[in-house]
Amino acid sequence: MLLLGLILVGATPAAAHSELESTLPAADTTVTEPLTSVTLTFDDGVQPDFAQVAVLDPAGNDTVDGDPVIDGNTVTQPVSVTTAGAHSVSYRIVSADGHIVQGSYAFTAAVVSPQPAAPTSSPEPTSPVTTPPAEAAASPAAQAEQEGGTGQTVAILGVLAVGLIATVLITAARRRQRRG
Ligand SMILES: [Cu+2]
Repeated sequence: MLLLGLILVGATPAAAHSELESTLPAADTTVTEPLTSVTLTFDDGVQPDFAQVAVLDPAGNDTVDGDPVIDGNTVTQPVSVTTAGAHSVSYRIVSADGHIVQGSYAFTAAVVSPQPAAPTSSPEPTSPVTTPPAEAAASPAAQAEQEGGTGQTVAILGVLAVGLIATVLITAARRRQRRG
């Protein structure tokens, strides 16, 4: 009897690794409320480490927002769903018996989370405006080159040269006056 018991116990673990039991949102359903997380519930324990969940939007971008949280049999994956349409969830976990369990399913998002800052009307990325004026203001030479070309640069250098010569002449004249 004892031997039989050991055999049965020894035989069960192969079939005892955690299987996906249910999900939120459920597979092949349409979500009509803003979604902040995807929850996977397994029929047995999930090892806290090694859990991986990807939630891809219709464009194939991963919407996961942070690390998955494992609590007993459940894996909760925070997401930031910003695109309506079909999403695919892929998971890969290590079950309590050490076996890797993986799979995927799909759901449809009908409503997306409101985006606080970014205006949704202009989805095209507005390229960060590298401001040449501000850059040029730091160096007058660059500004001159940009606006007027060499002619203006020569003019500026001419003004500077005249000023320098005038300063030298005035200084010399004052020295002469003091001596005299
Ligand atoms: Cu197993």
